[in-house]
Amino acid sequence: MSQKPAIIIDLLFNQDNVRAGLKGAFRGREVINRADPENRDRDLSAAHYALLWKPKDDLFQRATGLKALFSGGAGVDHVLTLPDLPDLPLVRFVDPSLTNRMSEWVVMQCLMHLRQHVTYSRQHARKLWSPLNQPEASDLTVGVMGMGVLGLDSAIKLKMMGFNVLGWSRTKKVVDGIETFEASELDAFLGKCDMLVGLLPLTDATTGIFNAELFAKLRRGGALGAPVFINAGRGKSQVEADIIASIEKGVLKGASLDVFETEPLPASSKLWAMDSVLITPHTASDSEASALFAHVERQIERFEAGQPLEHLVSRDTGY
Ligand code: NDP
Ligand code: OXD
Repeated sequence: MSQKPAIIIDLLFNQDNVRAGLKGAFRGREVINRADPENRDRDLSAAHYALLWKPKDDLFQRATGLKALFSGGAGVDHVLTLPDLPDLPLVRFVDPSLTNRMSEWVVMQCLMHLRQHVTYSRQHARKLWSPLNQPEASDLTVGVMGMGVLGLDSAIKLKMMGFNVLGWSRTKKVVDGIETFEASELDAFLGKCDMLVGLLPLTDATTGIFNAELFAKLRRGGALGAPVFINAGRGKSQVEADIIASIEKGVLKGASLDVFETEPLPASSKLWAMDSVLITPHTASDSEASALFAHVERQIERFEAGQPLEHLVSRDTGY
C-alpha cells in the first residue's frame, strides 16, 4: 500500500510529550517532526499537512505543497499573524480533553475567590486562625465573555456549582438556565457581574478589551465587596496596567490570570507581588499531544474522503 501524504509536525511543545504521542499516531503516513535533528534539512515540499504551534520561520518557504494547516491549540492568533501564511484551510484544536481542563481551571479560580482562599493562604503562612464571612456561590453572578467551545462548557459547570451565570458573545446564544447577551449588550451584561471570566480569542476587536473603563462597569457591592477578573483567553486582550490600578483603587477585588501581555510574565511585573492576584503560567488548559494528534488524524481522514473539515477558522472573524 502506498504511503499517505506526509504531515509536518512543527510544535514548540514539550518534545517528550510530542514523541510519546506520535507513537502509533498517523498510521501509514510519513511524519516529519521538525524537532528531530535528522529532519533539519529534510525536503518538506511533498507534505500535504502541517500541525503547528510557533513553528520555525522557514516552514512556509520550504513546505510548498501544503493543502491544510492545523493549529496545535484552540487559539489561532499565533498562526494568523505568521509571515508568508498561505491561504489554506486552517483547523483549530477542539477536544474534550482541552475543554474539560479549561473548565476545571475556571471553576477552581471562581471557587478560590468565593472561598477567600487567597486571604486564607496568607493567614496560613502567618499561622493565623481568623474565619471570614462566607458567601455561597448562589450569592454571586459570574459573567463569561466568550461563549464558544470553552466558555460554554465553563458556564455550564459554573452553573452546576451553584453560581448565577451570564454569557456574552458576538452573536446571541440560547443556553438553558443562563442569561445571554450579544456584543451590543456589553454594558448591561457587565453591570450584573460580580466575577468576570475572559475566554475570548485575540482579534482586533478583543485587543485591550479588558481595561479600566470595562472594569468600572462591573457590578459593585456584591457579596465579595468588589468584582473579580479572571482571564484565560489571551494576554493581549487585557491591559495589565489597568488591572493593577483597578485593584489598587478597589475597583477590582482581585484577579486570576493565566495569560499575559508578555509571556513569560516579566519578573518586573507588579502583578507578581499583588496579594489578591493568582497567577498561572499559561497552563489553564494545555493541548494533550495524543488527543491533538487523534483530532488532526480524524480531520485529515475527513479531508481525504472529501468531507468538510470541522473547527475551521474564519479569516474574516479571526477565530
Ligand atoms: P471559540 O472560537 O469556540 O469561541 C470564541 C467565543 O468568543 C465565541 O463565543 C465568540 O462569539 C466570542 N467572540 C469572539 N470575538 C468576539 C467579540 N469581538 N465580541 C464578543 N464575543 C466574541 O473559542 P474557544 O472557546 O475554543 O477558545 C477561546 C480562546 O481561549 C482561544 O481563542 C484561546 O485564545 C484561549 N485558550 C487559552 C488556553 C489557555 O491555556 N489559557 C487554552 C485554550 C484556549 P460567537 O459565539 O458569536 O462566535
Ligand atoms: C490554546 C492555548 O490556544 O493553549 O490552545 O493557549
